Amino acid sequence: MAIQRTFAMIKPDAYQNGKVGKIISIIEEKGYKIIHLRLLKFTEKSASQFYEMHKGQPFYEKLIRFTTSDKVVGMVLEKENAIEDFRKLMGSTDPVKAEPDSIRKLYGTGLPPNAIHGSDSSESAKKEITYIFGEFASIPSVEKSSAKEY
Ligand code: FUP
Repeated sequence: MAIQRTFAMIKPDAYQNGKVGKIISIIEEKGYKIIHLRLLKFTEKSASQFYEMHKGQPFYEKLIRFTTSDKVVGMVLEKENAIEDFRKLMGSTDPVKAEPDSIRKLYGTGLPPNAIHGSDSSESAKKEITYIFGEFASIPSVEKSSAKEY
């Protein structure tokens, strides 16, 4: 299986609840390498750009309000099959329905406050990594060592 990079984001609810360390511990224990990490706060403009695919959804306004409510931790994570595996590690969108031991089951508190975001495809990963980590966005070919610095 190929080494991939995905974009992950610890959301404002988990940041506010002091769960950043616990979530990062799980991520590292599951074998993801943190390639980039950044604490940032979305503005209304940047949140609506990040979630533009959800514009028009009934939950959109709440999602933007939530996303801008406090800081988030953005990360580029690398591992074999990272994109699909990280979606499993996050669990279903609704924490109530999320799988046991998934990050959303453990730390999500509702919708939209479901603790964590992860890219849903390699196209999304590229787009999201570029959006948040533009200056480091080049995704090396998968066989290259993850120790390569940028
Ligand atoms: P996911 O891919 O699991 O992060 O979920 P989606 O891309 O469908 O939704 C993005 C975010 O919108 C979710 F993380 C939380 C929010 N959302 C709601 O608040 N209500 C919903 O019914 C669906 C999504």
